[in-house]
Amino acid sequence: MQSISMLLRALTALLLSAPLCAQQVWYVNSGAPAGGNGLAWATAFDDLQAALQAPNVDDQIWVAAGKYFPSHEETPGSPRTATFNLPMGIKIYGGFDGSETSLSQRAELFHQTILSGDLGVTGDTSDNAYRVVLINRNPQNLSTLLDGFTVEHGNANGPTGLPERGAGIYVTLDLTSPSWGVNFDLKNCTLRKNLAIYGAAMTVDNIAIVRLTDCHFTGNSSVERGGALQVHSASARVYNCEFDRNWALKGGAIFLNSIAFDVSGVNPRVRFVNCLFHDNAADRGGAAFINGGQIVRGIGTFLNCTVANNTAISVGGGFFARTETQIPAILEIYNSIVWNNCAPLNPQLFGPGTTMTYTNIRGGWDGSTNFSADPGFVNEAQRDYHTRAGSRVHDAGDNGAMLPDLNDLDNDGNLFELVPLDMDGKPRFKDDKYSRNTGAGTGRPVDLGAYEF
Ligand SMILES: [Ca+2]
Ligand SMILES: [Ca+2]
Ligand SMILES: [Ca+2]
Repeated sequence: MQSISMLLRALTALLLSAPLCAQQVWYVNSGAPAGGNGLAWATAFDDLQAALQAPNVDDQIWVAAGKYFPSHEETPGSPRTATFNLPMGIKIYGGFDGSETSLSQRAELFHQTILSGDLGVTGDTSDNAYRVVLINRNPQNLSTLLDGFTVEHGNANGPTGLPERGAGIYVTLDLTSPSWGVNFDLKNCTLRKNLAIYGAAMTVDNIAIVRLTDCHFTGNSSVERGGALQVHSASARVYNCEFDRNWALKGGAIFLNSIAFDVSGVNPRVRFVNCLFHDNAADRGGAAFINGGQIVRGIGTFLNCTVANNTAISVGGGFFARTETQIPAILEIYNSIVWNNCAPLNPQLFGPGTTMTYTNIRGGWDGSTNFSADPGFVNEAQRDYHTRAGSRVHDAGDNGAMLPDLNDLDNDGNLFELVPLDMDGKPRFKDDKYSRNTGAGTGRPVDLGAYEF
């Protein structure tokens, strides 16, 4: 008994004196003097790379507005392999003005907190970083968050053997070490002007699981596949994101692909909820290309998405799903608006066998719940895809198709409730008193598309 009480006293003293596992915040400010220790704004690191070497699991890194360039070379002596290789199990927040004492005070200077791959000659992409951000380590199945940054000017242009995918952010499993998969959250980020052969803004590979929330992908381009996002044999939940002005040969914004006979028997599925796609362009699949083939297939679910004014040079101005192949793509579209996309063939969608319900698609589609009616966008020329009073899409959705709030849009810790908010962060379940309820399911009727009226 004596020894136990001594042990307890020793433990109590230890806990009171040294919070061993306390969460530490590390501070970064590009305007800080060199040589800081990162322990406060006043002594902030002047370089994000220094902070990435500091943290323990559960620590946070707070980054003030400014421009940050990667310096850690994955292949020493090869400047273009410089990247921000994120440690796992930490949270990295950008957008501070450098005075905040709590996260809730954050100034939200997300556009001014820039991770730039424009190394060497400014404005010359040929010497830029292959990948601005790399997530490839996860021996303990920890989750990492990147929140409140702009990621730009990566150039994963290969050739074969050199990085050719994920110029902005590349998420992959490190196949050289035992791992339980990578778990990554991206929030409040803009990915712009990245170049690659595949998935220029972001590529997710190899049984990674990512959640993208309130992100904007704009002006990225890939020579081959997925101007903005390529997901390959991995799962992604994409909520409240906008994709515009991205370009690729296949899938102007999105390319989904997977080995069809994975060991679990369940193909990784990619879900898009409350997302907006406009002004993307491709040869096939102006907004999205869902692949199928002899050994591969992509699986894409689009719920409450607005897909408008995308262009394909050949076929499928909005979507192209390879459903004619031996192993067909799986494409599901619910409660969405697919309107004024453009292509010589199948301007809205190519994909026989696509599952579609309660969707307003120009020219119509099989199924009694789909229709074709002017959605009444507020200002299509100015790319405002909210809808005007009296629009046929109000209260026309299927409440039974709503998905769980897996990305926790309302930050209440409840992932099992149905998606509670629209793309603007306003209530999703809302009755337009002046619209007839033409949808299905119980509760206040949801609208079609990314925005609730
Ligand atoms: Ca450059
Ligand atoms: Ca409604
Ligand atoms: Ca929630």
